[in-house]
Amino acid sequence: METQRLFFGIGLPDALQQQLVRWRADNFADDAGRPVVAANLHLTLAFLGEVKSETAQKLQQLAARIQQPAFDLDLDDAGHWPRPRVVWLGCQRPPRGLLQLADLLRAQAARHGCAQSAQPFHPHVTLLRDAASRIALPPRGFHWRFRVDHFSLFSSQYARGRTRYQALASWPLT
Ligand code: 2AM
Repeated sequence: METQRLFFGIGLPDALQQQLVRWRADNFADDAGRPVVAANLHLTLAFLGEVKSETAQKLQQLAARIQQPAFDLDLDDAGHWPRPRVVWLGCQRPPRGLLQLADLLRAQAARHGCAQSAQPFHPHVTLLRDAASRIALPPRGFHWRFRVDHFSLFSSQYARGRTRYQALASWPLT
């Protein structure tokens, strides 16, 4: 049976990806962790895992029916999770629209057999993987805002030592 590794998420605008990569280079030591490449910087809404094509189709049909307004996302928080060993950017106050969208996608995924983590949803953009155990985070005061007017279904492919995310379909938030 053919499966694909999939997740619903929000891609970051290209210009923001570039800004974040520059800021990361200026604010973290070279040995802090393995940087996520600019094009892969994103925010996951619902991780689906390995999914059969029928399930993916069904979840896409449900995603297409979602009607929600666009919202602004403020990236103004950072953190370090020692267990998954990631350093991330997030929001001090996640917008309601973001939480509603993630809740809905996660519930639909769970109903179609895509087990969802028992941990509460913590919206984040992973900046570094395999992070060192002790990391000095940049002081608060950084802030990027962008308009989220669509969300996407991404595939995650790993080949020749590289992970690549590809948007397979997108839906507007209006
Ligand atoms: P991460 O960035 O915190 O690692 C593609 O792998 C995306 O799905 C990443 O954003 C990753 O989150 C997320 N992801 C991977 N495995 C996951 C899991 N088991 N539960 C929740 N999210 C996961």
